[in-house]
Amino acid sequence: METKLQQLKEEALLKIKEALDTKELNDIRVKYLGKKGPITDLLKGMGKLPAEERPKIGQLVNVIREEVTTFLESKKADLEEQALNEQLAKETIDVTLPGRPVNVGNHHPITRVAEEIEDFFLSMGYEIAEGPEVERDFYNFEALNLPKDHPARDMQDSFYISEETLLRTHTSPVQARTMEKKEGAPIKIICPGKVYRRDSDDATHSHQFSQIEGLVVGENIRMSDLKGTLDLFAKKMFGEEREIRLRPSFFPFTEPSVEMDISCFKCGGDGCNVCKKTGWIEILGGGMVHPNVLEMAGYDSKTMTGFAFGMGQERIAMLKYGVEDIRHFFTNDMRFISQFGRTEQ
Ligand code: 2U9
Repeated sequence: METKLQQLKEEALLKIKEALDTKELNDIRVKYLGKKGPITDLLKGMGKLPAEERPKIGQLVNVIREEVTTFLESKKADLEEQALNEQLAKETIDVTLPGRPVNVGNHHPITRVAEEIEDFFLSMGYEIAEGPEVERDFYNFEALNLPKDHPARDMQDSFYISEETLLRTHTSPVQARTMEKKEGAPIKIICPGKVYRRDSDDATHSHQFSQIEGLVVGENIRMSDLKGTLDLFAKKMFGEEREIRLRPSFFPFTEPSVEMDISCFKCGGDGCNVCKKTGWIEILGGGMVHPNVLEMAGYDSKTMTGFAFGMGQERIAMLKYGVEDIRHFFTNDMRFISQFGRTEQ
């Protein structure tokens, strides 16, 4: 029995030595060490041996099992290392090869302008406020001193969703909501966002465009604060040499109301095609917040005053980049879009 066991061991070791892969090794393990293997078979016949020989044979079987297991494991490690080396040799990467070019996009001109405007006001201590584009009639009109019979509320001019909801026609409802939330406390915000008007699209009108509006409310806020702020803004956006002028205007939510022009950045005021020979370019509107608007939002208009202003982002971008048709911003023609470089982050 001893000789038979030794023979089985030699046979197993030889097969292990010649195995070509880990699957073959596993088959060998099952065959020689498994429950149905020859070693187990031999052990089953141990009952027939004289009692004094049984411990010796038992011990020998354990030694052989251990020896075969150890050899199996070292062969397995060899085969795995060999497979890994073969794979590494096959998958060598040439790090000196030139990389594949990646198309890097750039910011949309409206995003660039919006970020530039936002950066200016953030540097002045303003916070950015946002609100829903599907807005309640109350915040879009009523709270802004546009009563039920006001012509701007005409179904022809706005995209109504139901009697009570519409696509906001300006970002002013964001300011109205902020005032309501602040419950009489001071405010200094800008509100960028998309707005919608039921208009026919042409070179200077679009049924969807973007605004940035601002609102400052507090004690002793005056028209001169608005003028100083807008003067700095005009110089930052269109050059240090810019001058501004305010003309009287009318908006339902501000009183008094103004429109602001900047001195033409192309001709410096002499008159050219950009300023239509006037020397001035209209940029935005603004004014002192109407007392009705303050009161409706819960502010005491005797102690608290405010200024507000609003501008179209597309109009600013058209002037800054010399774009002659607003529709270019929405048609996404790459020949147009890719002319604008990346905004540095
Ligand atoms: C509140 C109070 C006052 C926002 C204002 C304008 C003047 C203005 C237009 C410019 C070009 C809109 O994009 S445009 O068509 N806007 O002239 N906007 S004052 O006044 C407010 C807003 C909210 C609570």
